[in-house]
This record gives sequence, C-alpha cells and structure tokens, in this order.
Amino acid sequence: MAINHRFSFGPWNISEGADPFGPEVRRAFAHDEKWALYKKLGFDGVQFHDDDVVPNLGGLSPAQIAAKAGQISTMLRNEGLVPEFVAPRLWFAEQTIDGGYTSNRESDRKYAWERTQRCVDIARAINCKAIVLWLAREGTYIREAKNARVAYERLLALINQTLDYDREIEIWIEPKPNEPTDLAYVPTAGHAVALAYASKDHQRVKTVIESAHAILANLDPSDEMAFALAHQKLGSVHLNDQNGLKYDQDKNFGSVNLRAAFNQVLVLEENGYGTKGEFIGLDVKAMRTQAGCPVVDHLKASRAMFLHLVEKARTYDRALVEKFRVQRDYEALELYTLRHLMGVKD
Ligand code: GLO
Ligand code: MG
Repeated sequence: MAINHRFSFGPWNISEGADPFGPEVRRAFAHDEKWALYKKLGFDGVQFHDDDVVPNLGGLSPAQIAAKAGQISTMLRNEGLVPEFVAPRLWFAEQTIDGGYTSNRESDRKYAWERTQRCVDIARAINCKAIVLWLAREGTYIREAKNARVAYERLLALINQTLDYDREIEIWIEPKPNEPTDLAYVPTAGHAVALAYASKDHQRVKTVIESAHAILANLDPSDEMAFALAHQKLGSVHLNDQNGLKYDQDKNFGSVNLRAAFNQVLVLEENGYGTKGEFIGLDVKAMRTQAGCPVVDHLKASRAMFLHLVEKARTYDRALVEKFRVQRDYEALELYTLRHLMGVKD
C-alpha cells in the first residue's frame, strides 16, 4: 500500500545557529515569516511550542491567549497547513530550572501544571489533537538530587490530571536520555509506553520517537519505533541523525548512518505509518557553519532522503529477504541489503 506521506517540522528547525559556545551566526528570521515557507518546501504540518503560538504567554489573560491562538488558526487556514502538536516549553522559565513536574519545589510543580493546562487550551484553540511532552529538565545532574520513584509517580499523576482536564487531547511523550540534564526520566520508548499503560486512558498516551534520542540511549531508532508501533503508540517521529554518544546533534536524516535510516523508513512503511494521518516529522538543525537567512537546505535534504529511502523500502525484495531469513543466511541478507542501498545492479 503506497502511503501519501505528509511532512512536518517546528519553527525552531530554522534557527540562528547559536550554540552554547558562541552567538548567533545567522540573522534572526521571524516565526511569522516561516509559515509561508512550509508548503513551498513540501511540508503540510506545523509542530509548535506553546509560546510559538502565543509568545510571552506568561503574562497574558485567557482572552489575549485566545486572540493570539485565533491569529495562528487563521494563518494555518490561509497557508493550508495542519497543526500537528503543541508542546509546553518547560525549560526556559525560572520555575523550571530544576524541572517542572518533578521539581522538589511545590511552587515549581504548580507552575508546570498551570503551563500544561495553558498548552492544552492553546492546542484546542488551534484545533490540534495532541500535546508533546519533551521532558527537558525532568531529571537530575546528580542522582541524589531527586527521589526517582517519586518523580515517576509525579509524572504519572500529571499525565492523569491532563487526561482529566481535557477528554480528547492526546499526550505524546518524547523520550530522551540526557541533555540538558545528565540523567533524564523517561529515557526510552519503553518508559513512555509503560507510563501510557499505567495511565487512566492509555489510548490517549503515545510517544514521539526521535532518531537522535534513541541513538543517545545507545538504542536502534527503528526498534524504538517498532516497539511503539507494536502497541499502537507511535504518535509521531522526529527523524534526524546523530554521530555517536555525544551532544544532541539533530543532523540531517540519513547523513550519519544510511542503513539505520533505511531501517527506520522500512519499519514505518511496513506498519502503514501515515495511513491514519500521522506525520513524518523532521527535527533537524542546519550546520552552524552554513551562511544565509533563512537556511532551509537541511529540511529539504532530510525530506528528500526520506523519500529516496521510501523508494528503497518499496523496491526491497521481500521474497528474497524471506528466503534468506528462512535459510538463516544473514551474510547474504546483509550483502543484498547493502547492494540494494548502493544501487548495485547484478
Ligand atoms: C530536543 C527535542 C526538542 C523537542 C521539541 C518538541 O532535544 O528534540 O526539539 O522535539 O521541543 O517538544
Ligand atoms: Mg525532538
């Protein structure tokens, strides 16, 4: 079955190129100017942080928040775009220095819960069915800093409260094992899926698997995706690449490990990912060295690589693969796979 893929990214994927060691190297390109690029680049979906929809939402009244969300709804309609998810940005505020949901301070936890409710309100206001929890600071720099069991109980309580707060919203957890904290809670798909099943309405709790985050956990991204798919819990993907166990790189999809990228595309294709409207999300960053404004080549390249690999997945000789599997001839299977990827003809 040929899936008609729909692609998405978030406005943070067009960036100024700053890193922790130096300033911006590209001129700022306003969010409001980014929306018009989506369709031209072949993207239909927008991923948002709550304050990408409503800037400075902290000081605003419900009416002001609704008005700003209304403007984004109009923009989406005019541009022919679909909102994929809204994520509460729980890593910038004073109250989230040591995490929100798992902070040792009650006042921080209260802030995180209130911010989550606003995020859900914003998602609903722009007709978006999911929020994403990337648990940036829900972890520790030293393990003794928090009681991990209590932290997981707090996360589950927060998920249940959110499910109660809105009877339709879905919660997609984006696991990541480290950065910015050293030891992050919910580091893998397994943790996210376990939390989902423990919640009061597990069908509304899913996961977003990011290739780089799986690699940072020393796991195979396609297996993380397959695990979520086996439980009908793959809400979305953040395809990108990562060169080993170091800082989170968000490299172009397929740029480090083509074969691992192929396996991700294969698992998505074989499971009909996309047939229920799921997006191919790309969480990629342009190289800091790249001049220009806006720089979008990394988005184009990652999308193109995905489509090339779809072609490879569709022309992968399943009967031959099955024959090699039955014969347990994995040497032959590997050579066939590499030759297929390289386009070597017999
Ligand atoms: C960082 C994450 C981040 C999230 C985004 C959406 O490592 O990948 O970019 O995907 O904030 O929640
Ligand atoms: Mg991501």
